[in-house]
Amino acid sequence: MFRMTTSALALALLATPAMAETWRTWAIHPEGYPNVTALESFAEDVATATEGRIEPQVYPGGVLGAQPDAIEQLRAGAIAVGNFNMGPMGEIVPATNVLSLPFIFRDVDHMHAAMDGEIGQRFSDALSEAGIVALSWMDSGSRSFYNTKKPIMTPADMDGLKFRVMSNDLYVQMVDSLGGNATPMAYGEVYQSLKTGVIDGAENNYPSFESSNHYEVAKYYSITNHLIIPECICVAKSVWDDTSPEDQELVREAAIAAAEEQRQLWAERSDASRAQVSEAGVEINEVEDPMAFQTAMEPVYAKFIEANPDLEQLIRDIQAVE
Ligand code: GTR
Repeated sequence: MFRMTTSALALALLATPAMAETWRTWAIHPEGYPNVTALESFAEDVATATEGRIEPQVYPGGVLGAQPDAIEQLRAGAIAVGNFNMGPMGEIVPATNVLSLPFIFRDVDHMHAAMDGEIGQRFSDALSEAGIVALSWMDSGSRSFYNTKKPIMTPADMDGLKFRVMSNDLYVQMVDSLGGNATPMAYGEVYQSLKTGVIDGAENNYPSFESSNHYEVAKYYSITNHLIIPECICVAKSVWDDTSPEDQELVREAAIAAAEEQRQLWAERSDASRAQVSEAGVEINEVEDPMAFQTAMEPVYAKFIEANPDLEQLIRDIQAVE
């Protein structure tokens, strides 16, 4: 019988590369969207830096599931990593709901200043308790309402219109408080629902409005800028805990570099998408009195603080960031 000597066995083991681990990587957006391009860079960097020990494989277009479902898969470790929006995250990690309060950030710079500092760390801690490790923060601009019927100038124009919102009760309250009707729905169903008139409108940033083709059907985009929601590159905690500290460091560096790339690509894409939809005949309007939309959110804040008194300080701390 063939028997290896101890030294031959050691040599054979050395020559065998460690098993590459494939990380299923979730993305909702299509190929070419800034977040997906950045995730692809992340995947390449991780594979190179870990010498193939970790190989993230990006599945764009939400093929691994709609976002709320994908978040559950992430917590279960079935999806290893992905680019997630903090909106649908609120159903699982209550603290992240603070990021879904309309007008919580004055503008995108305010959001970055908060998320890149100590406040971002507080959200990371809350996510980590729910089994999710946030590695870096991406941009998603600001969201405004669009619809198939008419320009929205004042909250009264929303009366009687049905808007799709992401899966989070806060958005239902937001639309209700503005006088419209809200329907939570998966992102992937919005195009068809707009087309068939199941809904009259939705809300999103320019790149999503454009890449989802919603602009082909919804010809009125009204600049309310009511939500500025950060997105993360997040890893399943179970997967993270099985990763060596050295590789964790390499993955984190790649995620930070990818978020930087995404922010640059985002700024360009946002302008390009706005130009594209406008050329395609979308009427883009400023609202008459932006403050009217903001004031209408007072009951949403009051109810939220009543239900989450422990989060009031976090709201105040965000508002205080210069
Ligand atoms: C996009 C965001 C997605 C998803 C989508 C939606 O702006 O990047 O993660 O949340 O909006 O409206 O469902």
